[in-house]
Amino acid sequence: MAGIIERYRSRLPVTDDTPVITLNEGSTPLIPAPVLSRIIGGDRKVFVKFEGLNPTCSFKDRGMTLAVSKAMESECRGVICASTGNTSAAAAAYAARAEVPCYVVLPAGKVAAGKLAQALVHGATVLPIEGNFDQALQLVVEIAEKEGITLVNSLNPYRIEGQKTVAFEIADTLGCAPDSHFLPVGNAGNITAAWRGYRQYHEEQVIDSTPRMYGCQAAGAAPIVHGKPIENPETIATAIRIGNPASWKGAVEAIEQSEGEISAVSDSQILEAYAHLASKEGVFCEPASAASVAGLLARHREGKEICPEGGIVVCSLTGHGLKDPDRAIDGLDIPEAVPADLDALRKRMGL
Ligand code: AN7
Repeated sequence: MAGIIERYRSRLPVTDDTPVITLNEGSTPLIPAPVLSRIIGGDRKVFVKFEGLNPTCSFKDRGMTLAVSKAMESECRGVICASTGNTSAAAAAYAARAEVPCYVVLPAGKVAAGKLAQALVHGATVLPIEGNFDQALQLVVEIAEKEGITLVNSLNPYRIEGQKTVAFEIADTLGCAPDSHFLPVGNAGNITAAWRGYRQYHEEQVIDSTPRMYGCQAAGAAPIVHGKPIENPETIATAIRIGNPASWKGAVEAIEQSEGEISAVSDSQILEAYAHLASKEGVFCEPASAASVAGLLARHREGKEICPEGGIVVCSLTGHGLKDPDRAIDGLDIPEAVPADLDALRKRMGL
């Protein structure tokens, strides 16, 4: 399947002169989650949009294909971003493809191993700083401006434009808009983008309703929930360890206009949803992604409205579980080897 620029060309800010730098991103599966559907009840159908199946294994590829293509349309000395990991992996891959230098500024020691490996293997210049994501973002904004390097964080408007295609895909697959859409929120670009996509399809009368948008922040990194920036955000979901989101306003608009809500989920709720998805639904996402499902389960437990009976709920699973192998095996016992004979194997299998 072609990438998002070819598939949604008429709805994106591209022309015939835009070189398309693509890895055939998008077209990710919308997977039914039957156990979650049963838990929520009322004949509601829960789907997960598994964005971990993009080329660099996160939703960031949708925005990065457009940001890097537009960068190549004008003069581009290189691209730069701050990142909790996934943006840097995507920037590094698309920059490699475009044959331009890529610089990524990361919070030292707080980026999952798989993401760091991606930035390095794609040949980016990796710059860990003794500081958090919010500090990294401030720095790259200044360097990009002073050095004439293209910023590919979501302050770059093409990132949000590309990412809005997730809403198009969901609506195209369902044949309508879902009733509710739950997303993890970090820098808040994704919820801003998804809402923009739904609104655009609605204005074009492709869909006749729009979903309620439910944003889910990690409790230790929930500035929008608290209404003020968090100086030292902390969560095991390192991807959303962000205290001062760049698209704060867009997130608030999405929630208000759609009559949704932004809420905080604890690390233990995130890990519970992460384990549920892997062991009960067969879908392995990274911890930050599971915040969407944690938010859904929390609303259900609190007896809050999710959607009408028989309605459709979509949860965005933004990144792949293999990105963060340390978290995956943390607390699990790796089984010891058994002798290579049938009896020993039978015994270990409890047969
Ligand atoms: C898996 O990579 O901010 O609210 O620098 O990696 O649009 O920021 C990642 C964010 C959710 C939050 N899930 O999305 C980065 C970065 C995963 C993520 C988010 C991120 P936004």
